[in-house]
Amino acid sequence: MEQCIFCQIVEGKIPSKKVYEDEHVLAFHDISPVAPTHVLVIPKRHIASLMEIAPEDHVLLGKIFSAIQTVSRELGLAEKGFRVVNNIGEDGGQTVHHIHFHVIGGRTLTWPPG
Ligand code: DGP
Repeated sequence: MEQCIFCQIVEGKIPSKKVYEDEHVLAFHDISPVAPTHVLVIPKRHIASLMEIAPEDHVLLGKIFSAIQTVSRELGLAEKGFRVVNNIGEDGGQTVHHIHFHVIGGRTLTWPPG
C-alpha cells in the first residue's frame, strides 16, 4: 500500500513549507491554497479522519487547536478572523486520509461552502 502523503511530509520525505512544529503537531502551507493564507494543521501520528479519534486522542486534539491559535496569530489572521475546516469522508470532500484542519484566511470568506 502507498504510504500516506502527510506521513511522508512528517518524515521529511516530501518537502513542505512548515509554519509550526512541535513533538506532536505539524502545520504547513497547503499546496493548492484557496485563500491568501491556507495552512494545514495535522497530528504527526497517522489518524485517518475525525471519525477515528479515540478518547485517548483528546489531549492531542487540544494540542492541535492550540497550534491553530498560534499559527493564526503568527500569520496575522487572528484580528480579522479566519476559518477552520475539517473535511470528513467522501461527501465531506476529504481527499487525504490523514486528519487535517484547514486554516483559511486573508480574505472575506463566503458561506455556505459548496
Ligand atoms: P482535503 O480535501 O480536506 O482532504 O484536503 C487535502 C489538502 O491537502 C488539499 O487542500 C491539498 C493538500 N495537499 C495534498 N497533497 C499535498 C502535498 O503534497 N503537499 C501539501 N502542502 N499539500 C497537499
